[in-house]
Order: sequence, then structure tokens, then C-alpha cells
Amino acid sequence: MLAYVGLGSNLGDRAAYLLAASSLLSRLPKTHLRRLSSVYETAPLGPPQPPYLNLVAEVETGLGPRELLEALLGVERALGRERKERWGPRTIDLDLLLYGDLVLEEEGLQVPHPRLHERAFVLVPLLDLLPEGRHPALGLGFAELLAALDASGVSPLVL
Ligand code: PH2
Ligand code: MG
Ligand code: MG
Repeated sequence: MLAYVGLGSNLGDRAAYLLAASSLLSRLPKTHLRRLSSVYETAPLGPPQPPYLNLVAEVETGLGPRELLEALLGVERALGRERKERWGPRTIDLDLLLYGDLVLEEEGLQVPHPRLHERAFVLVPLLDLLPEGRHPALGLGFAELLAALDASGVSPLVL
């Protein structure tokens, strides 16, 4: 199954957290890290906090959606993520965005990610990987969804 994972960091050495998380993703059981989007610096959504770096990873996985979600939480824990306020600053965040075309709403597990379609910081890197992609539940293209949003806070990271 092809799955897409959103990565974000806005505390500490952001690029180092994203690199470490990508490395751990590549070593998950039954999982192959296929591609990474470009990295973007993005204006924070939520309470006032530092800007984020965001990217999207494409993985091919034999893990089920809930197993993959648990594995992503394990990566966050391995990198010392502390959960504080919702939407608040974080060293590393891994969100399951898409699991093939699966549409699932269960306690603690929703795919596609429930806010995917309203977040330019997710759609811009996702479109790097899936320029023709469509939202499996809404039936709209990711590019169409992005066109309805303000993407001015999302800039390619120049190293
Ligand atoms: N993640 C959040 C809250 N706000 N803002 C940006 N720009 N990027 C994020 O990844 C992000 C956010 C909670 O997960
Ligand atoms: Mg998140
Ligand atoms: Mg999260």
C-alpha cells in the first residue's frame, strides 16, 4: 500500500528532526521509504509560535493503517516528542495523511487526515509527489483544493 505521511517541526534544529524522522520511517518494519517532497518553511497555524518546516513522505508499507499510525507515534516518541497543547509548538509531528484510497473514520484514526484539505502546508508538499492526486473522500483534486486556500505562508526552504 502507498501511504503519505506529513512531517512538521518548529522547535530546536527543525531540519535535523525532519531528517531523523525520515531515517526512522525508512527503517519501519514492512515499510519502504520511496520519496520525499521538497521541504517548505510555513507560517504557523494555531497559537503564536515559531515557523514550521514541513514535508511529505511517500512510503510503501505492508503495515495496516492502525499499525502504521502506531509506528508514526513510535517515531515521535523515539525523538522525544512531548505532547502539550493542541496546535502548539512541537519538535516533531508525523501525521498519517493518506493510506491508499482508504476512507476511514474510527476512534483515533481518520484517513484521509481530517484537515488535509484545508492546510496549504500539507497540500503544497503533497502536490510535489502527487500532482494529479485526488482527495479520496471529497473527490476533488489536491490542486483544486489548494487553489481555494491562501498558500502565501508556504515557501520552499532554501538551504
Ligand atoms: N502543525 C500543527 C499546528 N500548526 N502549522 C504549520 N505551518 N505546520 C504544521 O505542521 C502545523 C501547524 C499541528 O500539528
Ligand atoms: Mg500535525
Ligand atoms: Mg500529529
